[in-house]
Amino acid sequence: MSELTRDQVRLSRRMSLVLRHRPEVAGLALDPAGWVPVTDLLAALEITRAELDVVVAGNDKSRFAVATGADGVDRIRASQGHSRRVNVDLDLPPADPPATLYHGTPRANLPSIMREGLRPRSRHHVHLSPDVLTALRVGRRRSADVAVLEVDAAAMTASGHVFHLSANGVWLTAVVPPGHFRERSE
Ligand code: HQG
Repeated sequence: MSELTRDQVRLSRRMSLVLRHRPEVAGLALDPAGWVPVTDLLAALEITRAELDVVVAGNDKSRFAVATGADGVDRIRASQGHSRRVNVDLDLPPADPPATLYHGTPRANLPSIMREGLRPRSRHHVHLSPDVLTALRVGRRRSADVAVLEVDAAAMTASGHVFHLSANGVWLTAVVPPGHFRERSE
């Protein structure tokens, strides 16, 4: 994992915007699984393949995946995090999660989360982390006062909830109902 320069981080953010939230601002449309031809993205963002490759390889969370299709065309997509307003199905197979997963959130969200459970809000899925540190990092994007929830993924699986694992190690599920998580005491 290499450090990106400030310009590269800015490019990574633009790529997230286009590949997860608002492809139309770049005049692009994602295919049903979220992919766009790399050459189309390069033209839309006015960047070179080398500039793109540095961001894909150096991104701290491997947010983007590049794959060569059967037609020989290189395509790129975001590995997770898409907005619900973008009609994308990543087509990930169901996967067996570890017994416990974690979710970091601003403490201010807790009353509502305790009442309603974890909901995907503006995204397609609830995003869960495989370890506490990652969950803390996710929560800290939004607040210095972060609560980490321990999600009983084993019980959820037993009662029929389906999980998917993104290409960059984020666990995805539709909702986490009340009763399937508790606040972690540090
Ligand atoms: C909260 C980033 C009140 C939830 C991360 C979170 C992740 C509720 C916020 C990925 C709630 C949604 C996703 C309820 C959930 N009441 N608040 N019932 N249910 N919330 O950004 O999980 O860096 O959509 O706790 O690393 O923070 O962008 O989800 O605080 O993998 O690559 O509502 O985005 O990836 O926020 O983050 P988000 P998230 P990137």
